[in-house]
Amino acid sequence: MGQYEFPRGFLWGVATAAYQIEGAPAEDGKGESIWDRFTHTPGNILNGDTGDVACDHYHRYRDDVHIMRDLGVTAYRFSISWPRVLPAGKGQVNRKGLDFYSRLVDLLLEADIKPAITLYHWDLPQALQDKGGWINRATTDYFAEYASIMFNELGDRVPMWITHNEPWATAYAGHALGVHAPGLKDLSSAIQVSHHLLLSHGKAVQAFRDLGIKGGKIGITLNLHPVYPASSDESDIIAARRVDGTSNRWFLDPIFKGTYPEDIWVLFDEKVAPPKTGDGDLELIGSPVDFLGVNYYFRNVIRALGPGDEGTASPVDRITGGALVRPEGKYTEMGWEVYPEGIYDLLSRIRRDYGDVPLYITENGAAYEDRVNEAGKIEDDGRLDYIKAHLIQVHRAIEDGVNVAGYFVWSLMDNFEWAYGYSKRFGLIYVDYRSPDRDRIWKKSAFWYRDVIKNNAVTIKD
Ligand code: IFM
Repeated sequence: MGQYEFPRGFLWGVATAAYQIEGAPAEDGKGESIWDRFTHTPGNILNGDTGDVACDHYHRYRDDVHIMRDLGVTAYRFSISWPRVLPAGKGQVNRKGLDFYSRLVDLLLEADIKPAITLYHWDLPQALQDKGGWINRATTDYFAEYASIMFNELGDRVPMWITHNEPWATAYAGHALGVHAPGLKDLSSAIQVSHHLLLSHGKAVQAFRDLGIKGGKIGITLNLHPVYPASSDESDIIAARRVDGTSNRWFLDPIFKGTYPEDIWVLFDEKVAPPKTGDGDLELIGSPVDFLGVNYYFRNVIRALGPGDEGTASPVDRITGGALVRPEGKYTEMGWEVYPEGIYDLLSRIRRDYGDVPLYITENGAAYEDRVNEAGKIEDDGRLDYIKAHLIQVHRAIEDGVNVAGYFVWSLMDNFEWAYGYSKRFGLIYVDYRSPDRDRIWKKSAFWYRDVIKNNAVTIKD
């Protein structure tokens, strides 16, 4: 029997994102997003799935807040659909869109759940994409304007604001690999987009401070991986360092040190082009944040590319000269390695290299093939074990003095998993996509998580 107790006031949360759960893509004046367009373009999404209905959360949000209340979560991380609030991305505000989020926030507060809002979880208004999207520097100003509208509307009630979710994914999955909206395959655009995302983050933080939003904190969520060389060969070590540089340091350094990592700037210069930047950009990007959101799913073990990789290496791999290896071990349904020690290594490294900023695990969780058994139950032991093992490693980091203030499971419920459509289930709550009401069923992991929250501890029974 072991007991891993968490600090008093530790936030226990669940997370979702607008496009993945809301549905209602054109209701009450909502504008089109790049994900509406991308999913309706044949060939982009497995099985031709779209987010048109998703979990129907736009209509079922009251029930979903009740589920969270029954789970006992103390925080809920969700995102705002920018085109629901500003159908054209800028200009005319859609009052009905704002009202939806305002009602949701009030219900959460009534249930004693802290709202944690992500401003950008990938659903850019299509109207802005038509003007160049994130490649266009003007989008950074439109983002700050949109953020200010949200701060003014909800700033008195929302304690936690996240500017962006996983800028790496927006930049590379969306603009270099073409697997996410807007589906571009151009490395130099991806690098430019990464800069504009960071700049827009800085401008939003600045707006938050200028508006004097009291009682709220602001930060950003990055998808980070601890990176390990596959061997002690010099070439693997160099490749691993570059992967760490492009995926981790490229985002962490400007936010916490106000500079891009020199080695990666030089690498981009040699292989593609570094981003175009303006005077004062890095000061803005380095505006102090109140916390860092960390999304962790798996580690990266990297080997150097060899001559045999020419046909298969992705454009991103070709820059770093490294590729992921697949160590022996357990894997989730996404094909992601289960490596709980990775979250400990990552948290320790952030403190070592970037100081004592408060950290929140804003996403952690696993997709498994869940089945409703004859008794109507879902025995998702794989997910339960995954979350448990990661929480124990988070606890270990806290014991070492790392300032981790909360943990959000990805996800509250099964939802639209981007290019994989509905084929991957990450939820604590099962969603029956065949039922007209998108029925929700508690999985075993949900009951277990409820107990963890109640005890403020993970308990291991022998
Ligand atoms: O579903 C996504 C989420 O939108 C962003 N982080 C990773 C999750 C699982 O792929």
